[in-house]
Amino acid sequence: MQSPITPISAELRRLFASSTRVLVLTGAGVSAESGVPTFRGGGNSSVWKGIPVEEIASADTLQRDLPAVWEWFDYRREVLRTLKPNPAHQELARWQDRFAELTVVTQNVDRLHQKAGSRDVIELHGNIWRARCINCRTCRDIAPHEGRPQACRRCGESMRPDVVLFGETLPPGEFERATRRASRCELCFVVGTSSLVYPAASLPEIAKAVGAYVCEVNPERTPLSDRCDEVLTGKAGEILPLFGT
Ligand code: BJW
Ligand code: ZN
Repeated sequence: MQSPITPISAELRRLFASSTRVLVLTGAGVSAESGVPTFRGGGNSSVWKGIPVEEIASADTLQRDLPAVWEWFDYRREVLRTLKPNPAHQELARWQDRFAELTVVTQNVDRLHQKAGSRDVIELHGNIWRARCINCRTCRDIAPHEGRPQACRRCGESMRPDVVLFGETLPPGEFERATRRASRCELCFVVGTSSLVYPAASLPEIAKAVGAYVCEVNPERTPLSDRCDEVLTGKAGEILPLFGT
């Protein structure tokens, strides 16, 4: 049975109308209504096929078996190829004209925020539509119908998906940029993430520590829920558009 959507409080409405610096952290759940499976479930979303993500998406697997990692990401690109942004992505794209400083920080690699029109998105975990040389780090875009790229055109070494696997560091400068924005925001939305994966999960804590109002949007409770100022229980594509009305 579908649980009812929690109403937005008057306090949050007031802050939404008056804030100038807003940060939104998104996770797999923001893309669930576009048909993108999540990693750990929740909200009746489908889940990427049965493989524990910590196993296939790890630095160890990449060292041992690069073709297996490519196979997983080839499959993922094929699933994503035709998917489109949903009302949650679209509403967030509209917010950039509404606030003096809107920062969208995403853990997603699907590029759906950008497809919806969001600019300057901070991608903490890279992008599935890009490959990177394991040696010289030269990157190359992968077109929707293209297969996996062969050797690096610059140095001849193998290419890998330009995504962040467990045990790997985040793209240089991106987490620092997100931290700077989190430490000066007044309002922070945490949308569609299980808040289990670090360091992304520390951003709302940073926002909270500087006095920002933290609001979670998720059909399920997470380890962050009890520390939020407000929890809006429901789907991102149903809740976020309510702010535009
Ligand atoms: C809806 C919805 C709807 C459904 N509307 N919502 C500190 C403490 C403990 C551990 C660590 C720590 N620091 C680092 C670690 C280790 C590790 C880590 O965090 N492990 C934890 C699991 C314990 N972190 C790392 O290794 C990171 N690197 C790092 O820290 O570097 C420094 C370092 C290096 C070396 C040694 C030591 C330190 C890298 C993390 C990389 C994560 N990579 C992945 C895969 C790659 C990208 C890809 O393939 O797409 O990123 S894993 C996977 O999890 C993916 C996601 O971006 C990420 C987060 O998942 P997310 O987005 O939250 O999705 P789900 O599925 O978990 O949740 C979906 C949510 O949506 C649910 O809550 C649903 O209810 C909800 N939902 N429908 C709204 N319609
Ligand atoms: Zn190279």
